[in-house]
Amino acid sequence: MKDGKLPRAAVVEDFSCFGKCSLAIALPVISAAGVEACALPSELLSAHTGYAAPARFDLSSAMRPIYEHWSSIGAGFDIIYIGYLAGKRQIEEACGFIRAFKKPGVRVLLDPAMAEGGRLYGGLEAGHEKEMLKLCALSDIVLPNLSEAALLTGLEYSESPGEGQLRALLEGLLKTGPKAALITGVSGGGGKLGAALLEGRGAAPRFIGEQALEGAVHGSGDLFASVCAAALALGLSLEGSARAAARFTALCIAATLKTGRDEREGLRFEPLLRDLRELIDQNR
Ligand code: PXL
Repeated sequence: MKDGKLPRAAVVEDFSCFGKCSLAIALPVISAAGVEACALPSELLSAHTGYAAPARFDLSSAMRPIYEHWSSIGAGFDIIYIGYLAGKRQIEEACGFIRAFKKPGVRVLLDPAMAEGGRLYGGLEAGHEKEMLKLCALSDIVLPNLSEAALLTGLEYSESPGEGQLRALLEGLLKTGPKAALITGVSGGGGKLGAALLEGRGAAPRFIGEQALEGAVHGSGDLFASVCAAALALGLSLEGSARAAARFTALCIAATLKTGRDEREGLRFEPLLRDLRELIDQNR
């Protein structure tokens, strides 16, 4: 960060106009952390697919012209964060972007957002996970939930896997390409909920978690990944980034549950943004 320059993140995913998720979380959160965020949007939706029949506008044909123009003006990134993508073409365009922009020292964080409760999200084609494996092969860090980890590894889905199953999922994820895997939505015992981390095959898995809350809110995985992306760009370790992400996500879920609003509207993170950078710095 020489000359007051901020680190810069490229964020590749959809923009859903209602119901906080994807770019509607990533842009404000990464910016509030003090990292410049540039969007490569893959799709425009009236609302996320948790709502019935959203209006959808595929932007895959815009993705290459956008990033080729970025190349021509010398744009570069410190981190590339890939989130929800709706199909084969969008995934292929994201792969093309990574190949063009992954210079030495640039890390690729992949949140293979595609499933919940052991099933693919509505609107995704069967076999979507096979396409997602192309992105795994190009990523440095993969950040799935338990459903996505099972789909990517071909292992059985369990909501509360035992230690051996969890280890198999983590090792299986590393075989798909990345150097590190972080599975979210994992129970850590003692009423804790968080993420299981494996950095390198054969290493010991670690658990990072917070006291579990009663209730789930749409987009929590997107918030976790956005904080991780920002913290990594600011130079934190993956474990420190995951700690900051787990803490901030838990605070936002608690604040949202208090409002009693429809969980599909997503996280009410805005009032907490002013404290995000300090929280990240505490995990250095
Ligand atoms: O939060 C993941 C996500 C992102 N984008 C869209 C979605 C979902 C999950 O349902 O539908 C469009």
